[in-house]
Amino acid sequence: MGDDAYDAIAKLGTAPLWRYFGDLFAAQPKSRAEPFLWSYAALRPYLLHFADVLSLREAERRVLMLVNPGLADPPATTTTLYAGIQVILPGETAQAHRHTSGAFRFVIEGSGAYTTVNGERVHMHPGDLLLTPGWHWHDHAHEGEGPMLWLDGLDFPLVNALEAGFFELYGERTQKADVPDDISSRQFIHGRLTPAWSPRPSPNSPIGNYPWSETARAFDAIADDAVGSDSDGVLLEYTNPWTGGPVMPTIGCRVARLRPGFRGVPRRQTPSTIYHVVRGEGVTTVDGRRLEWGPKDVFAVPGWATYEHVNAARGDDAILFSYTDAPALTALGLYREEVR
Ligand code: GTQ
Repeated sequence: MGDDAYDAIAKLGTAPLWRYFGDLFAAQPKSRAEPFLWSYAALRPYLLHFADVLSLREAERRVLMLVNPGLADPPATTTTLYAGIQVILPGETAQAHRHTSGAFRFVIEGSGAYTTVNGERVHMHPGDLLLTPGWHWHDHAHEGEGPMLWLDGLDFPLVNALEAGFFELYGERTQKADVPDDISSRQFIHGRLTPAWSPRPSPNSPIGNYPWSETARAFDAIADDAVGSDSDGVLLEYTNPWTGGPVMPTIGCRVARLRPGFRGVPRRQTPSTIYHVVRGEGVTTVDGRRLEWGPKDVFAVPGWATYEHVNAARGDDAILFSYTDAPALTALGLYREEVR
């Protein structure tokens, strides 16, 4: 028999576990994703270039995907999550579609655009977080001045790995708005007072827009009094008012204030994280790699990579928006964290 036996068992559709065991059951995860940073200043001219030369009749969405060098094919930003930067010009519409992937937009610059989500027009301002949970119809339109740019976050790497991805076009370019504009945010943003006439608990938050004005109010209200996390600073979670839990079953969204001089205690967690710098400058060291970030940049921290945030500025806060797949890992019993 000898080596022939190995050939024979391969032909029978088997493999010897003993030759694979260490890879299949590694002592700890080693992500294929790399710590990586995308410079907004470097990307912005190309986004505007493609806004010039590519119409939204030619592209379903005009987006530059932020592709992790370790995850080129299929493209993804971390193993489970995706980030892209989308640009839309005044007068344009991006046609209505839906997918089982959960999605959100975090508005970077511009005003006058809105997304219609299941019949509700949701208007965008810089710093707003807009949700389009899985299988919700959504189309975008811009009726303001100047280009509008936002960060798209989706879970499609996870959904496709689970072979649960479905996609559909609406059939008409835009949905009819058949509920009052921005009603979900107006009804639910003050989450301790929820509509009592139609309780519809859902794993998705009913809030279409978590406006920046409310985020700023939350930070202002706690001022300098909050202790905050040793690793993540004054970290606030956007919550589903029905459950108090994350905004979507696969994606959790947070926003952190790092005070001037903040130096985080190194930490790692099984969820991967994508950060967007709302304001400020700093350095995040990820498994020994220094990611130097400034306003509007995006950076990726792979799962189980050790990260350490520093806001070296003497006078200025840094504000970091972030999202993770923590809700999915938690639901599956796979969430772990470690603080040094
Ligand atoms: O705007 O609906 O970056 O469907 C990727 C997929 C944006 C969107 C993306 C999408 C969208």
